[in-house]
Amino acid sequence: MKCLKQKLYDKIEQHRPRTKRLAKEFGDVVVDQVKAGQIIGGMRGIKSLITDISYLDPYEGIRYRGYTLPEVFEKLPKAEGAEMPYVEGLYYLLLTGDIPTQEQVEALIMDMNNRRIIPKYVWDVVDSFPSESHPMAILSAAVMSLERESLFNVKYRHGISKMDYWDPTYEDATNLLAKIPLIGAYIYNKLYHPEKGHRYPDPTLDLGANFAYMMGKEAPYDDVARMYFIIHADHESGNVSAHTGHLIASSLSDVYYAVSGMINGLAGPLHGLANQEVLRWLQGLKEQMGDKVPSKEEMKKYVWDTLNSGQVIPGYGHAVLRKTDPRYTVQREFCLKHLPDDPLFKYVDALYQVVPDILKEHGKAKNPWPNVDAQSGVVQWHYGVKEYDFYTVLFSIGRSIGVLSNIIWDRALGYPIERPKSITTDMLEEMVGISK
Ligand code: CMX
Repeated sequence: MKCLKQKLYDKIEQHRPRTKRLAKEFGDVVVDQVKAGQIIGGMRGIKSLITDISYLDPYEGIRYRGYTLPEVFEKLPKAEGAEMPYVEGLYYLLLTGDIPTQEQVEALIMDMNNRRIIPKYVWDVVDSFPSESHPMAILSAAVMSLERESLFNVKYRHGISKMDYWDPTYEDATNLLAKIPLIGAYIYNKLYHPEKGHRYPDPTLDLGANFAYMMGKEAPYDDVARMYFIIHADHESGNVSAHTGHLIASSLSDVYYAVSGMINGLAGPLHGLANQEVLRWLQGLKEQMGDKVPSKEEMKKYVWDTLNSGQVIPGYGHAVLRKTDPRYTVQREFCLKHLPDDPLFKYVDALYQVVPDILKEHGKAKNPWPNVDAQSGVVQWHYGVKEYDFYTVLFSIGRSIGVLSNIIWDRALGYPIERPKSITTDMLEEMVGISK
């Protein structure tokens, strides 16, 4: 049986001629046009990035390597008795495009478990943060501190060929992916449950189950962790976290710099932090209601009050999606099965009944439907992770799977340093015909 790295090498060799041909023979073919509105509008919709790891269709939602989320959940191998697949299987799929066998995933789990050693200085970095620090800032710094472990940097200093960049990058990426859930669990225990102390990883457990164990959570939290990490893994390349990771790595900064930067981008309330914002916003509603379930009219009033005070409705809208996010649906179905009577789930569900129509009436948001973040907090809250500042750390662990897979392929295909062109306002005015 070929190990993941050998298989990946075969895939890279097969793919390289395609990229080479596109660049050499078709480099001048026009595939998109740029409008002035896109330049001042956050480059929305400009086709200017390439990735085969995932693709986001506005109406269908995300596909990983061509598979929809329900297909991914159905096809990837699972632990005995588990409802959700191994996270390691998703890493295999994203890297190779192939659904791994049980045997292939088990080999990868064993490999990744051997990479879980975390140097003491990382714990010292985490411990040195004041307890009121945001967990995303701590996570970013902890990942950054690991940078000295980069094999890519050692090889680069010794003069490695460009054709081989992907190899030490794969080693760095797999090392970081094995370690980052441990750092997340350590941050959680340090900030919120210092009385429990630190749990060491269990070498017999896969990534999701070990994360649950280190968080001090019983089943089915292992499945909750697996589901979370899988649905958050990738959302093609233009979103802030994925793009930041790709951009940083394009200068040949190693994966530790890239993933730390990715975490910093995810920490914004318009992106990953929206999941904590949803919970904060719902708590505000619960306080106003004195814990009674609001009527439809009360719910509507709360949504309108938020909009009229110039704020966004967290967990709704999207830059690309134009329908309900399938990542929302996966979690909603999990809630309907496992926690249909959870009071918070009922709140979120009641919101789903009123928000889209209000956003349509409000008339600004191009997509009135819920995104992944609208539902994320509910499951965590139900299983006792009520410290909602922590939710974006969970998103980060998941997102690192896609970002790292992309960086390995960026190196394998020799994509250059990213450098779009900027212009001045004067130039843009002249281009659109505004005379002075
Ligand atoms: N509530 C209120 N207004 C919203 C809105 C929402 N949920 N979503 C979009 N709008 C507004 C925008 O603020 C913008 O207003 P202005 O014209 O005054 O600037 C207008 O509608 C048009 O925005 P858009 O083109 O529909 O959306 P964008 O691509 O600019 O932004 C996003 C996308 C996600 C940042 C935006 O929908 C938003 O702020 N949503 C709430 C925050 C959120 O849930 N973020 C998480 C997204 C998923 C993720 O990355 O994790």
